[in-house]
Amino acid sequence: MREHGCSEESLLSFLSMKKKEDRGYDHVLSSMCSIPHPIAAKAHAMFLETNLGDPGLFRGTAALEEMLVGRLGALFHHRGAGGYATSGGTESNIQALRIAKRCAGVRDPNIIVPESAHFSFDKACDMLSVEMRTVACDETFRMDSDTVQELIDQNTVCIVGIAGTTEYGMVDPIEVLSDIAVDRDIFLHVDAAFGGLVLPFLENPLPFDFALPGVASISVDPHKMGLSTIPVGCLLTRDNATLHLLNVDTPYLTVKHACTLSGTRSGAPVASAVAVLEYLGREGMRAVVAGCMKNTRRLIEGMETWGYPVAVNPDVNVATFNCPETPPGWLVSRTRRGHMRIVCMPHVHRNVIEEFLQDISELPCSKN
Ligand code: 0PR
Repeated sequence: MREHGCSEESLLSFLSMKKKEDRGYDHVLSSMCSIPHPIAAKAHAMFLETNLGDPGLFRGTAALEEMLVGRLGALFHHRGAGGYATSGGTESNIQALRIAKRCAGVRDPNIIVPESAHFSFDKACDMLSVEMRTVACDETFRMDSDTVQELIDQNTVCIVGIAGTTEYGMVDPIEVLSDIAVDRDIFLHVDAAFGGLVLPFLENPLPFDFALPGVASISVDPHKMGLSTIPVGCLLTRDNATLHLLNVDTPYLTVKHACTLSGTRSGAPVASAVAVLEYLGREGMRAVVAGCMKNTRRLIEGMETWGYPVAVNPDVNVATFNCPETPPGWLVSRTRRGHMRIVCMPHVHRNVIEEFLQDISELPCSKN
């Protein structure tokens, strides 16, 4: 660290130089995050110093967190849902597994996840010493529920279903998983980190939420399709009592118990998440999602014209293709099976799709 501080001018010029080294979002087709909505940035700036780790000091901010949980609970057909604002899907998934493990109280716990599960479950299982049993997906890249039945034993503490898989944008058969969960009395966690703010706004939404009686908890990330600032996710549980299984005593804070994984937590992204939901409302969110889905369909149609078939028809705005080459200048990702993967986030406007398709058409192996 330098002995004498530098001038604001030279500091800001240094920072903007570093910022220029970042990739702007304009040719990024691989990200599940996007440019925050302007209202999110404004709300974020208002709450910079807030700490939800000691909520009694920041009652207004804590009320916003409750509002976020309330709004998302209602969106997921359960007004009485418990929950709190996490740092994102990873923390929500870890916490859900902690709850499931605690509820079951067995000696050698295992969980059942689809092979399409996000790598946060590897982290969670490692931390919690839980065995991960992986279920293969069917030809539509959805979890095969017959295998789920086969893998369950008396030490199974949780079944995980994904509503909007990271790689292929698919929704697992959550309705069937819910029946299994009720039948076998097992905790069902739905990872809707991505799809949670897409599916409710589709014309024909696939079932994935608390309307299904077996669903015990849900992860959903405002910092993905919720257009908030980073980082904010939300873990929702069917009731507060389940969430409070994670409580520890916090004797010297303004509240005497905490169920969160992190201690100090900024209220700024939480305020931004609430701001976007309030500002856009269901109508505005439907418009955002409709735009992304329309662009996804246009991308699929365009890619097929140039001879690159879609790997699977996605349930949400993630499209994957049999296309071994990537046009220069674009950032796409590759799935574990090698498919080209494009996430049609709100920053991926129609003109971006058209520009990308133009560059695709110029690849040597494109059909003319
Ligand atoms: N669950 C699902 C279904 C996810 O897709 C993700 C993240 C998580 C959980 C974990 O969420 P957090 O990363 O918020 O803890 N999916 C993206 C991924 O890993 C995250 C991402 C976002 C990656 C932007 C790259 C990027 O540029 O692919």
